[in-house]
Amino acid sequence: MDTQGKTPRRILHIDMDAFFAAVEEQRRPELKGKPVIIGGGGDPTRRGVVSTANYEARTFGVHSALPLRSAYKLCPQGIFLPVDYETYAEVSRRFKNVLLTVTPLMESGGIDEAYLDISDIDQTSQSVASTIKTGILRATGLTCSIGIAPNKLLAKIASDLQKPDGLTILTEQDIEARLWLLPIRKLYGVGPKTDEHLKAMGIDTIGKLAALSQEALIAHFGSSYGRYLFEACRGIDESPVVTHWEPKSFSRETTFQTDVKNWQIIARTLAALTKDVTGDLLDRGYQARTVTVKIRFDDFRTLTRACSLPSPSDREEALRRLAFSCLKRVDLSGRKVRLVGMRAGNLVKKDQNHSFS
Ligand code: TTP
Ligand code: MG
Repeated sequence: MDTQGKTPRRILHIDMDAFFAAVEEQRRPELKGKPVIIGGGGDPTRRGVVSTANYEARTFGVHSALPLRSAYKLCPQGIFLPVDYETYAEVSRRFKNVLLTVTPLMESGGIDEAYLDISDIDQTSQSVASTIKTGILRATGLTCSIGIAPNKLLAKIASDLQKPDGLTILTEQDIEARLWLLPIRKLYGVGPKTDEHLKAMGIDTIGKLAALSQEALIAHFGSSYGRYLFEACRGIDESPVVTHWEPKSFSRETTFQTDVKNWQIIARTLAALTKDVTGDLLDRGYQARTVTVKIRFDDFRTLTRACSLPSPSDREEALRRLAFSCLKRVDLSGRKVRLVGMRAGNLVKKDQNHSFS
């Protein structure tokens, strides 16, 4: 029981280790033990940033968001690979399905992370964590790190404390001894700007942040973010695990092996993507009102064009016509295209369609 007489919640945060790189190593075991860097089209002489690097590459100073060219300078012997988002999304679904066998109270935090509320499960946290680790390893061949705490904020911090393959439990009693020693960037919601602002004030740890009054934080960061920071550095977070199953959109994209100028090839690819997306809509019983086409040029500049139907549809022909209207609004003249994407959004469940008429 905590001080308010409530039983503390038990929240797990699960984060896959070096996710994109681990998926690549899993399907190409010859990469194991070598520095692997995933980003852009996988060519370090071209524009693009690092999506992730495996732990070997990280020892060279390579990290997410670093320009690929800088990564190449730091680690010329690295193996550079393109981002294969579809495969990672597929592995992500498999890992989340394992979590759903433990409890339906699962909130996806992104492609490689999720929260679970296991407060009502009649097993120790360690035992649930070990079931999850075994299940994920069996389903994907990959390892993850798990944080367990009374809330989402602390669980996410905990999962990052002992990577890879870690299991870290943080309780309210650990806040002073463990949370307050950490750099402020470890606090969810503290980005580079706040980091800089706080460092200029001489604040570089979560503990030092906790020494500031709520009034001072509000004066510097405004009332809502100031209040958030005041609570977060004390490990306070009441936000629930939100399970939302309703998809917002269905999408597919293709990166060409070599960049394409030919309109026919682009149009044919878009038609094939529309067919796949329509299949997803039909499988899941949704209709879409808006289609968005994404075109990425060879210099990585990316643009999107969207068109909407007067009423939602799951008919391939109607959606393809809409996708082509979007494509016509893109100035392709002589430019090379490296990626085409198609998204169907503004979704309605088929049986609720009547409410849209
Ligand atoms: P992270 O969980 O932040 O990183 P990671 O899984 O690669 O490594 P760690 O073991 O430290 O958790 O992000 C998950 C995936 O999201 C990552 O594999 C690639 C992608 N990603 C980007 O594409 N760009 C980014 O800037 C970051 C941070 C991640
Ligand atoms: Mg991760």
